[in-house]
Amino acid sequence: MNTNTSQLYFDKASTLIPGGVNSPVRACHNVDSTPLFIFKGQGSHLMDVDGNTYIDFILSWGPMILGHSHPLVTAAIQEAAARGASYGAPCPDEVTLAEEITAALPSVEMLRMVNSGTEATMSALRLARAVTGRDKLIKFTGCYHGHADSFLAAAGSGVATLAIPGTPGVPAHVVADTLLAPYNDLEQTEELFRTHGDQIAAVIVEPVAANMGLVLPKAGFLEGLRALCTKHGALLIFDEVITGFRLAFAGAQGRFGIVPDLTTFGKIVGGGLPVGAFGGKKEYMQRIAPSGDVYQAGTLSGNPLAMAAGLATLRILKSADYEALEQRSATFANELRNILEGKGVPIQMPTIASMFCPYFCEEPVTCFADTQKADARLFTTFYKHMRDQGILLAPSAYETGMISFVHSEMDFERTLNAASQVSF
Ligand code: HOZ
Repeated sequence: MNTNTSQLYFDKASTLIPGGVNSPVRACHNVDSTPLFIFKGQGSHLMDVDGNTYIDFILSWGPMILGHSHPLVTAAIQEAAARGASYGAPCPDEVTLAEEITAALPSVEMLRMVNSGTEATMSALRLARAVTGRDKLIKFTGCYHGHADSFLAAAGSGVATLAIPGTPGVPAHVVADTLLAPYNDLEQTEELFRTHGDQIAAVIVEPVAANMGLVLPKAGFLEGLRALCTKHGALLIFDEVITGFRLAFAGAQGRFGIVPDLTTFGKIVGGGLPVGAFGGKKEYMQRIAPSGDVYQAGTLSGNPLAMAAGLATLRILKSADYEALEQRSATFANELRNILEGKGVPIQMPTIASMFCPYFCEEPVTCFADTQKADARLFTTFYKHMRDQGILLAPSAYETGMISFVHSEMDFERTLNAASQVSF
């Protein structure tokens, strides 16, 4: 596949932008590749600047559940753009989008729009600290909650991909308040509460961990976290930046029937534009300025284009057949696993809703330590082979495969066909 133009862009970008990219994982560092520069996205496909087309299983790391350039979302953005890009004043779509989100997730009685998942988690933590008057936080090893200082301890996503366990620039005293437990380990979480219970403001968790590949919560794990938080007066924060409107329209909390105190959103909620949100119980959210004393702000928050894109997306998703998508995704992931198993390599293929992840290891993956047992060389071989065949998987074993409502049977067939030609 000729990717010379991408390479030219990357060479130039590398002189102007750190690592040639504006977010680390897309640099394709640990899969022995350089990034493709994209010219266009349409449905389930991306086209690069050299004119190659790819079936896209990255989907902008989650937002494009309706596929790229969905006509109704595009029309909503165009219509909004014609009325101005930003006002720095409230607009009607902010209210309507807030109404849609609060109606979909009963635990979210009130919410604040921000511009990214990072902003959402950072602000939710500040609020939890203010509400409880405590400083400490429990997060789970390998979970990723954006790049605010407090969360950059044993994080997933790019932090794991690039093996930067503690990022320079984060003051030691800040992460000293971040307590760590392995994902799915209720006992160690309980132990942290036993030792620091009266100082813990919040537990933050990805209800399905999707930044260390794809790790599903064991039965009772999320319920156990809920009970521990309630018992010790800490807030339970569900980071639904990835799972929100993907695991189900009502997110992971709807699917698993857990009521968190605060929820963070990103990705799908902005329909591909930069949007995040955090919300929860009214009594907590009313602490946010200007109704309360917890400061949080943003010039572009509630941006009219972003609100229009998010609103158009949620309106379509409201009547979308999530069950059918899950069924198609499971069948596809299962066939992919069978093909790879037939190649004689160790393979695990967790899947839930429209997400899947190949781990090249023998045992099921239940926490970050398990992900370390996967064979990185096999992953790289598979990634490169698939990309050469026109199939784009996330360029890191710590990210999740995403499927959209517009991936067709032909897309799956072509992908499985490509996979059947890999040799390790
Ligand atoms: N952190 C995101 C993935 N979970 C974005 C990665 C990127 O674009 O580099």
